[in-house]
Amino acid sequence: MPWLRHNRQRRANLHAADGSDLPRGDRQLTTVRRRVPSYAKTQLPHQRKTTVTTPAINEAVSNEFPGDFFSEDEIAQFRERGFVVVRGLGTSETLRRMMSVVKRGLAEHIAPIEYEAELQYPGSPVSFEAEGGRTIRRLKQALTRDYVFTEWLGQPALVRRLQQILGPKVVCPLAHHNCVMTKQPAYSSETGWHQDIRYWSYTKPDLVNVWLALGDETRANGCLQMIPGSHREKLSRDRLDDALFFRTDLPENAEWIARREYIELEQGDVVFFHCLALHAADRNTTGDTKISVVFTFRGGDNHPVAGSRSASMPELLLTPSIPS
Ligand SMILES: O=C(O)CCC(=O)C(=O)O
Repeated sequence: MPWLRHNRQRRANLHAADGSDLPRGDRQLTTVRRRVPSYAKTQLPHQRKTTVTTPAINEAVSNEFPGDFFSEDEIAQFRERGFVVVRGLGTSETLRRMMSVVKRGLAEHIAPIEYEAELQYPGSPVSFEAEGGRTIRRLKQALTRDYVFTEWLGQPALVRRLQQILGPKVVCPLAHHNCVMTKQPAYSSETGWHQDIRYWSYTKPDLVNVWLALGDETRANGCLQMIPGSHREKLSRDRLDDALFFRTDLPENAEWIARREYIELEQGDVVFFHCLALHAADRNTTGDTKISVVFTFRGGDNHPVAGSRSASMPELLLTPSIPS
């Protein structure tokens, strides 16, 4: 099988490239474990240097299944801007099945759930007892709510794109995102500018979020806003507030915020964004709930720091079931 040959050849290349007998991922696992404690204690995620790489892809496979891969232009967008939108990646059948799970989860408050009142972001109800106090913000642990989410994660059109960014081994940590994100009418909140890595602990700040719109996402219903290129900016600690939100009162931050783009999506569109990309979202001012499905991914050589929240849950290995 050509892809098997290709994988064998690639493994051989990886070994040869740095003279080790172990496949690269396994070897980095050992190196990383030794390095972790001091690294994690002395640096906050936003102080770490990031490298957004684009590993080579198998040309034969990309010629056979061009719809499963990012174009060169899309990869360049991700590298330069920290995000890229792929239109219509979610099929209508996937969206329909997800939507029926979500509707039931919202109607029956199926745990685990995050309520708006827990976060106290601007616009949140002040308590569970206040009007709208039981407004759901996220249905957590999406993966275990229905098999449709496993199918979504395992499909070649997603995995191959992630391999282009993260390398041959793609892992979905279940401790982060892995949720249905909602913005409900009336009691939704405003999410300030932040990087998703802020509470995550990995050996490298190189993870990718995949955000699927189950319905249209517009400025009116609080679509994502992104600051292009912000994932490459080294942010000093004083540019963030106590909760690690990007401060809006500093002139140098305001210059960045002025470059924001509103990521308007139609049902089935997907935005891939880097975990260091600064993003935010306003409240939903419409009468309909906005619903998105969000998962996070890491490469095989980027392990969660032992003992951290990032290492507190199992992970889903998505490769090498897909030939790359
Ligand atoms: O309010 C939103 O929709 C943005 C959510 C978000 O960026 C997050 O929870 O990390």
